[in-house]
Amino acid sequence: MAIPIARASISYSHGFLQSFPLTSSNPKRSRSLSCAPSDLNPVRPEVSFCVGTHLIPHPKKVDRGGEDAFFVSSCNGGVIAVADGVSGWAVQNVDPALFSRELMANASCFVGDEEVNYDPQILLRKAHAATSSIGSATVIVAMLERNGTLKIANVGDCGLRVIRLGQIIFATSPQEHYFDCPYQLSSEVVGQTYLDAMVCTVELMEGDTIVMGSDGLFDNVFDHEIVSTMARYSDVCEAAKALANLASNHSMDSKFDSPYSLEARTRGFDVPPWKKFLGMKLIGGKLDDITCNCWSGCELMKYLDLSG
Ligand SMILES: [Mn+2]
Repeated sequence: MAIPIARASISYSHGFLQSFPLTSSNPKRSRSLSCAPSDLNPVRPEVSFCVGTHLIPHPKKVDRGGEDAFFVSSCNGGVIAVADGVSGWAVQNVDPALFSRELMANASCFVGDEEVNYDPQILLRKAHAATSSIGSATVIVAMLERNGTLKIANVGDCGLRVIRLGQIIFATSPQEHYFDCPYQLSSEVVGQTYLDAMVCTVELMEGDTIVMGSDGLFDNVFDHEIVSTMARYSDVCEAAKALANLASNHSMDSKFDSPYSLEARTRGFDVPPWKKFLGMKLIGGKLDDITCNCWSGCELMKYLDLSG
């Protein structure tokens, strides 16, 4: 099942539960559910995940749904991806949403492709090659294998956090040419390719939670806020909505010292000297499309395997 979600005109949530041991396409596993304990081979774990998603477009782009796009798939152990259309294309009369949406739609088509072979970097290569729209996008793809291995490919400044026991144990790092100019897959030859992706692997454990988002999330919400928000919700749909709303509120708060404004000052950007003299500094959230996808559960479901 692949769900290309590329035309969000309003905020919404989507969630599903995967329980692979119960799939009817595998008679061995289904049959095993009714076996007597004496028939059992060693128990093998598999992952079960709930996914919640929430997208809030930039306030000035609500009517067109913003320029972020994402998809969720239950292929293998589950796949989630986010693409963020680079808004600079608007000055050339190009709708920045077209590229990110087509990229995600193509990725959702190729997700089970034999050549992709559950490799997120190859998925990016194929999806990018198939995309004919003009534009560019930052993009992140995370593919979960059924044994709990999470494979990530990231181009640009979308991001992913893995939370374990109330702490972030893994975070992607943004890739950029310079401040506010991230790596991006592009229709133009000057852009980056799948070869530029940051690729990494995380071995997940039972109870781990994953938060993936566009830069609109991570520019407006600190990691400690992500951790504390996730701790308050057991429902990932609610968690995704809460995180996106928090990011949205911060993005519109001119007095909030956001991760974005903090980073800007660190890079030497600030208010004019006369304002500095008055004790003022560059602060505030950053208005942007905000996409937040949360995975939780990572329940290592034990099924009874008769395959030996
Ligand atoms: Mn963005």
